[in-house]
Amino acid sequence: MNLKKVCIVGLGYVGLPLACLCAEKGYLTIGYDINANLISDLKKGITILEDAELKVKIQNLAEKIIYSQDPEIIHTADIVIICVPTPITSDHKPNLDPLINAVNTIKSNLKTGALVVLESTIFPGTTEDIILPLFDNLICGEDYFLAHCPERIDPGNLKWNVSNIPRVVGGVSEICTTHAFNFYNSIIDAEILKLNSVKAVEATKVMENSFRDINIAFMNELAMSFEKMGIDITEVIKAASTKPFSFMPHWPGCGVGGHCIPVDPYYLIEKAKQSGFEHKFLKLARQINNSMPNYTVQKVVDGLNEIGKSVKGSKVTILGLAYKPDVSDIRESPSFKIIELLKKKGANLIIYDPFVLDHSNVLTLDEALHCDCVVLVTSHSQFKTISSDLLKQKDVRVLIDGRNFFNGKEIIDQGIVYKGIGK
Ligand code: SAJ
Repeated sequence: MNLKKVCIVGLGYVGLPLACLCAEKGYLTIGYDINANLISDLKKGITILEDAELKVKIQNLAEKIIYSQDPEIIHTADIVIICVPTPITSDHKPNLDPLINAVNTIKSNLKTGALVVLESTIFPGTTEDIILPLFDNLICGEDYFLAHCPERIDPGNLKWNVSNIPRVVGGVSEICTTHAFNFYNSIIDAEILKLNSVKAVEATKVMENSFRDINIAFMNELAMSFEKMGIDITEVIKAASTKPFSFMPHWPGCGVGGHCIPVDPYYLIEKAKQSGFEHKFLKLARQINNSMPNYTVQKVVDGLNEIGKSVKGSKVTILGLAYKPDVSDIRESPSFKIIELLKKKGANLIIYDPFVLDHSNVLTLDEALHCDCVVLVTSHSQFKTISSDLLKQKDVRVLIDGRNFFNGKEIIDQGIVYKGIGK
C-alpha cells in the first residue's frame, strides 16, 4: 500500500480520471479545484462528464478521494499533478493564465520535498523558462521536484484510457525525471518513456497533435480538389487505408474542434516564432481547417439555391454542437462558426444536439427535422436513425453533410439535394 498522498489540481476530463486511478492504485488521493460547484457535486458523487465508467468510479471511490476547494490541503500532498486547461486567446496566442495561477497556488502551499508534475499541454520551454521561476526561492531538486508528463486522454475512447495509455515523462533534472517516472510507473499499465529533457517531452505532445491537424487539413484540401475532378474522397481514403503500412486515414469535415487539435499547433507556432522560426506548413494547415465552416456554409447557400430558395428566411437545422461524436464538449467546435455565418445570412436557425441541450433551441430530433435544410456538423450516434425515408417524410429539401456521415446516393434518390465535404 502506498502511503504517499497525491493531490490532483484541476478535476476536468483529464484530472478526474487520474484522481480515480490514483485512488484505485492505493494512493491517498485529494482532488482540488477552484470551482465550488464542481467540488460540491463531486462530494455527492456526481460528475457532469458523460463517461459512464467514470460516473460509476466517482460513486465507488467517494470514500477514497478527498475533494476540496481549500488550497491549504495541497500542503499535505507528496505529489501534486496539475491538470488545468491551456487554451488559446481569440488571436490564437497561448493562454497560460490558468496554469500560472495554479502553480502560484501550489507554490504557496507546497510540502517540502514534493513532486510537482505538469500534465497540461505546453510549448517547449514552458516548464523551465516560465514555471520554474515561479517557485523563486525554492530549490528544485531539493525543496521540490518538477517534471512534465503530458496528458493523452481521448474523451469517448472506450479502449484507451488513463490506465493503459503509454506516457512520456521528463523533469528539470534527472532526479525529477526519476521521481515522476516512478509515480506514473506505479499507476499506469503501459510504457512510461523517460526522455532526456523536459523540452523534448513538451515538444512530443504538441507534435502529436499538430501531426493530426495537418493530416486533417490535407484531407480537407484533397476533398475540395477531388470534388472538382468528380472523385469521391471517402472512397479514395478507404482505398488508401487498404495499404497495411505508411498510411493513416484522416477524414475531411466541416471543421476541427476540441481543446487539443485546433489549439496545440498554435502553441508550437508561437514558441517557434519566439525562437526565430516561422511554421508556414502548420499555419497553412490551420488556415485550411479554419476555412471549413465557410466552405460548409457555401454548400448551404448552393443547396438552397438549387431548390429556388435563399438562406435568408429559410429554416436551417444545425445537427450537433459538440466538437466530436457522443461527447458534450463544445470547445472550439466549428458549429458555432457555422451558426454565426448562417445567422449573418438571415437563416431561421433550429439548433439541436442531444448532448448539449442547454445550447439547443429544440429538445428532440423530431422537432429538429421540421426544416428546409439540415446541416450535420457532429456525427452523434443518435443521428444514425435519420434515414432518407424520414427526411422525405419530414419534407427536408436539402441535406448538407458536414462529416460525410450519410449515404448521399440514398438521399439523392429521394429527390433531396445532398452535398457533403468534397461531395
Ligand atoms: N476531425 C476531423 N477529421 C479527422 C479527425 C478529427 O475533422 O480525421 C475533427 C473532429 O471532428 C474534431 C477535431 O477534429 O472536431 C478533433 O477530433 P479528435 O478525434 O482529434 O478529438 P480530440 O480533440 O479529443 O483528440 C484527442 C487528442 N488527445 C489528446 O490530445 C491527449 C488527440 O491527441 C488524439 O489523437 C485524438 O483524441 C484521437 O486520436 O482520437
